Amino acid sequence: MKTIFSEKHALQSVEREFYRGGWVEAFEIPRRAELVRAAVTRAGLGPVMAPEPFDLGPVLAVHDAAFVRFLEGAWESWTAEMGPIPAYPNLWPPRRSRSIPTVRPGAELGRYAVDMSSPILAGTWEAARAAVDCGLTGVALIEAGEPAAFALCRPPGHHAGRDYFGGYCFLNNAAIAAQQFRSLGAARVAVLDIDYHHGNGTQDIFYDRGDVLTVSVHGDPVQEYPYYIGFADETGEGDGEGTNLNLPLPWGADFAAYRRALTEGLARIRAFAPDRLVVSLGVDTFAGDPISHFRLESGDYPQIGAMIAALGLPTLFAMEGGYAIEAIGENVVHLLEGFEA
Ligand code: Q9C
Ligand code: ZN
Repeated sequence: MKTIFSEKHALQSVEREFYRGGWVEAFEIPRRAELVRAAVTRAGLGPVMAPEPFDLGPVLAVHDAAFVRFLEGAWESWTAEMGPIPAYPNLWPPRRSRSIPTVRPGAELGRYAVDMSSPILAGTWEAARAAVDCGLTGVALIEAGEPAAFALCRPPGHHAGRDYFGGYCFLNNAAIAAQQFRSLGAARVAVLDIDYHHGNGTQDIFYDRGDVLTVSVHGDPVQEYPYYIGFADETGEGDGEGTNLNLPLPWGADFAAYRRALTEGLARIRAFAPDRLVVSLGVDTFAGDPISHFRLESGDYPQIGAMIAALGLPTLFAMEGGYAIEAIGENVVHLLEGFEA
């Protein structure tokens, strides 16, 4: 299958991140994407191509307009007041506060950010837009007849909601791609999120919609990021009642437990009978992941790919997390090879 990759991902780059009360070597680094690209090439998975540029229409089809305007102008307004330093939030709106715009970039940052993991830098907007374009180019390839495509998105996207960003994510690449499939004529689309972390942003975006099924297998939010969302009893609301499935697993879950949950998720997707599938592909389920707590081995990933392939759906893979630098390329390629086998 084709891989869509933009060099612009490197515009989002920090040396350190705030973790457990201090500044540590960053986990979400440009090298992640470079290693995946190298592994794709080494394995001969298929050509690697640059994305086509898209306008903001598909972004605005899932994200709040004021949020998008904020992200686009955040670096400029922040640096006007603060100088050219990374924009980190250090306060958040209390519950029951109103949404009255302020003239202060720090206050607006806290309005839209949910954590400190996603600083806004000079190139953040451009990098996030390029990641979206990777997904949308993958959608276009599939609509042109490709059975599958791999959008090597970085920064990742699944923690970005309608009007918030965080968890290393700014714009929700997978959700934007899923909506694009809808806009181009698919009646029903499923999003399967196999990143270790719950796809809270994707759930948020489609929670009240019956035309997009969201399924996520992830670390139980009672003990894992994003903590406040991703529980099994969140099933959707309104027209979307019954079209959100969360399959949380405890720390230490091995492949046997994982496979049972994934089997249940895939059965739900099959029953939904979607026209297109988007897979939020994180490999932070790997035993060696430095911030995660599942116990999958590299040899398990081909089977996950094969299980997804058995759905027989045109499938867009969108890269999300995975922080075990030494194994990220191999794990991603194993999964995609298992899908194609
Ligand atoms: N206790 C993705 O995998 N918090 N995002 C890190 C861990 C942020 C992960 C601290 C984790 C976000 C796309
Ligand atoms: Zn993750």
